[in-house]
Amino acid sequence: MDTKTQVAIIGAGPSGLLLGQLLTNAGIDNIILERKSGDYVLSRIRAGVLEQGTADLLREAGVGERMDEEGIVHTGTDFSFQGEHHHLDLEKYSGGKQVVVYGQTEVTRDLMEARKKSGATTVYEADNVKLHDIESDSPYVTYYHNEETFRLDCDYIAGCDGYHGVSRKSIPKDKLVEYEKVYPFGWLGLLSDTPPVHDELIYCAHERGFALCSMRSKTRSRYYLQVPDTDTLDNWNEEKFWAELKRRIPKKMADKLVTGPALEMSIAPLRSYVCETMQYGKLFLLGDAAHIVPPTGAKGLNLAASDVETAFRLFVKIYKEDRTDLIPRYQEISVARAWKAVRFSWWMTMFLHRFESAGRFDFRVQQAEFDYFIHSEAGKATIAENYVGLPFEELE
Ligand code: RFL
Ligand code: PHB
Repeated sequence: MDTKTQVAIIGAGPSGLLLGQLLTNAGIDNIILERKSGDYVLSRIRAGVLEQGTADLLREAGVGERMDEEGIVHTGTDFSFQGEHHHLDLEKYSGGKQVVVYGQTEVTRDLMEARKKSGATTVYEADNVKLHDIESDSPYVTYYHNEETFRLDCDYIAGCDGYHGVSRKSIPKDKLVEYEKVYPFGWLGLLSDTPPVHDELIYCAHERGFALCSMRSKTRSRYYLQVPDTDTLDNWNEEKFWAELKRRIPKKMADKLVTGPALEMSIAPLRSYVCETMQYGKLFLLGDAAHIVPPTGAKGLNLAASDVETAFRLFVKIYKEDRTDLIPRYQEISVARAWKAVRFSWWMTMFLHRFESAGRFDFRVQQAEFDYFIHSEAGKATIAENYVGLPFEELE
C-alpha cells in the first residue's frame, strides 16, 4: 500500500518524536516509522538531565507541562575527588542558567501522548525500513508491517534512528566522513525507588573508578559505576553494586545512602562518534544517528534536541518561504555544535574516570587538574558554561 507525507521520520526516540511534534504543530505533515513497539521504547532507561534550551524547545512543542510540574530544577552540581566533596554553583558561573532533572523516559512518554492526541501517524513495529532514491527529488521509504510491505513517498527523510539505525547506512560509504573514539570502560547503571542520596548530582572521581549519583525524582535514584569494557551483568548484583558505590562516593554520602531493590541494571559502553555527513540529498541525520557522546557530560539527548531545533527551523523556512538555499546550513550548524559537545563530554570523561593505563604521574596530573578547575573562577565558569548548554545558532 502506498502513502505520501512531507517528512518521513525514521525512529520514535526523543529526536523523532520531538521533530514530529514541532512539524505537526507547524502544519507540516509527517509520519514516523519505528522498528520497536511503543512499550519497548519506553522501557529504555537513559538520560536524566535537560539543558535549558532543551526544556524550552519541549515547551515550544507543547509538551512542557508535566516537565514543569514534576521536573527538578538544579542550579548546581557536585563533584568529588577521592571522597572530597565540592559544590559547583551552575547558576552563578553560567550567568543565571539552570538544568532540569527529568528522565528521557518521561520526555518520550509526554511526546508519545501529544502525538496520539494530535492524530499524527506513528507506525510502530515497522520492520525492514529501507530508504530509496535519497539523492533524487522523489525519495521514498519502504517497510514491512503486519505482514505487508508499504511504500511511503516523501519530500525529505529525517533519520532519527539512533546509532544502529538504517538511515546513516543508506549514505554511500565513500560520502561518509566519520570520527570515532572508544573508551576502555562502560557505565553500570542501577535504578531504584529510593530517595536520592543528595539534592544535587555528584560526579565522583576515585582511584577505584568513576561513580555518579543521579536521580529521576525525589523518590527515584539513578546511580552509575565505571566498569571495565569487558565486564558483564553476570558479575554484578545489587549488594555488590551498593557496596562498590559506597567506596567511591564521599563518606558523608555513603553513610546516608538508602539502598533498595534494583528496578533496572544495565551496562552502557562509552564512545565518542561523529558523522560529519549530517545531510545527504534529501536525508538529514539527527541525534544519535549522527553522533554519540559518553554520558559523562549529560549531552546526548540535549545534542539531539539541538539538531531537532535546527532541522525544524529549516523545514519551516523550506515549506513556508521556499528557502531550500538554507539546506547546507543544517550540517554547518549541527556539526559545529556536535564537536563542542563531543569535546566537553570527552574532557569530562578524561577528567573524572580512572584509566588502567595511567601511571602515578598521570594520577597526580588528574588530581592537579581537579584542584585547578574546582578552585579557579575561570575553571568553574568553563565547566558551568558547557554543562548548562551552549546557545543555539540561528539559521541566518
Ligand atoms: P534513540 O533514543 O536511540 O532513538 C532511536 C530510535 O530509532 C529506532 N530505530 C529504528 N526505527 C526504524 N527502523 C530502524 N532500522 C531503526 N533503528 C533504530 C530505535 O528503536 C529508537 O526508538 O536516538 P535519539 O532519538 O537520537 O535520542 C538520543 C538519546 O537517546 C541519547 O543521546 C541519550 O540517551 C544519551 N544519554 C544522555 N543524554 C543526555 O543529554 N543527558 C544524559 O543525562 C544522558 N545520560 C545517555 C545517558 C545515554 C545512556 N545510554 C544508555 C547510552 C545515560 C546513559 C546510560
Ligand atoms: C542520568 O541520570 O542518567 C545521568 C545524569 C547525568 C549524566 C549522565 C546520566 O551525566
